[in-house]
Amino acid sequence: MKKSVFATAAALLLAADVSVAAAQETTVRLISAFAENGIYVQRLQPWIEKFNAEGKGVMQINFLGGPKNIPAFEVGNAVKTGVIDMALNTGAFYTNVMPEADFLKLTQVSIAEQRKNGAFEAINKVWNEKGNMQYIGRPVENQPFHIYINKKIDKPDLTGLKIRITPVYRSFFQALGANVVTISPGEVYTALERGVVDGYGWPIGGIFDLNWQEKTKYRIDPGFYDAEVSLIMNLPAYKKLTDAQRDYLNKQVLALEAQNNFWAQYTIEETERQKKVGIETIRFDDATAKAFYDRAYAIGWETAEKQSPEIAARFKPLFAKK
Ligand code: 173
Repeated sequence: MKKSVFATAAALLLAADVSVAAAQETTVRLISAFAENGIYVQRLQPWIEKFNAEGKGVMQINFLGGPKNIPAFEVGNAVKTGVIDMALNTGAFYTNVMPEADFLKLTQVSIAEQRKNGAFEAINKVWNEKGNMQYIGRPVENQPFHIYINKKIDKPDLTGLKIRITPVYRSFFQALGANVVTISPGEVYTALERGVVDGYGWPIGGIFDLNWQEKTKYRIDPGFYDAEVSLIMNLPAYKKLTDAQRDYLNKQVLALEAQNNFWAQYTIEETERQKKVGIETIRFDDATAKAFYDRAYAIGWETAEKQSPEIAARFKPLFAKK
């Protein structure tokens, strides 16, 4: 039987109560909305180890695991309500908390630049006010999304095709004529196996972690947007940290982001790996490819402006390419 979210939540709260920490040490409970064996968590694990080794007496992270604990699309709400303190998550998975969460896929400048140009603060104002969350940092960058598909197409037209989505892809794929169905990552393999969908959206990296390469014939290039995977924290839990704890957290998160150059190389490796297992690339001519890419952003911003005009207007200049 499926354990209810509430039973899980109650168990997590209990677990927190028994861990009586030393006066100046605090332990935050972290959940990932992405699977534990996937690249995002693989990269986070050594960071958590280092965080805990260097943070003795200050701050510790208790990693409780992936979406088996709390379903991927519920993790945002669990952070908002304080059921958990911190999560590795993507905005597309918590549009049920605030539609603006999905806007972060539209950033075209690095997280380092976002910290400099005011985007990071602007994001935090919204995350604080609408999500009861602190936006902590972004350890994944340079991971464009792609359409993976099992039927060959020769132009950007998905008419008659059923494509697995999250909110990331909805308006763009619909504009391309697709029938779309929202499916959490953990259920995509079965959907592909049963032929429930003809394809799916996912970043350039990570399909092997989910075994989707077994059920994938083509990848459409170019990619578009940038997969946003970030650390978020319950706002009251964040505010409860002492100055020393907050400084320590910030220092470690900046060190994590400083390793983001990993992702460009990972893109090259994953692209090569897809080719090696026989996933063919569908490429459009240059003009069509450019129109496809530009349309993704045009539709992404149009949707954002419809959902939340004032916030979209605040974000847009800060997210735009320099
Ligand atoms: O496709 C998805 O599940 C999705 O929205 C996403 C977002 C960020 C990283 C990986 C996947």
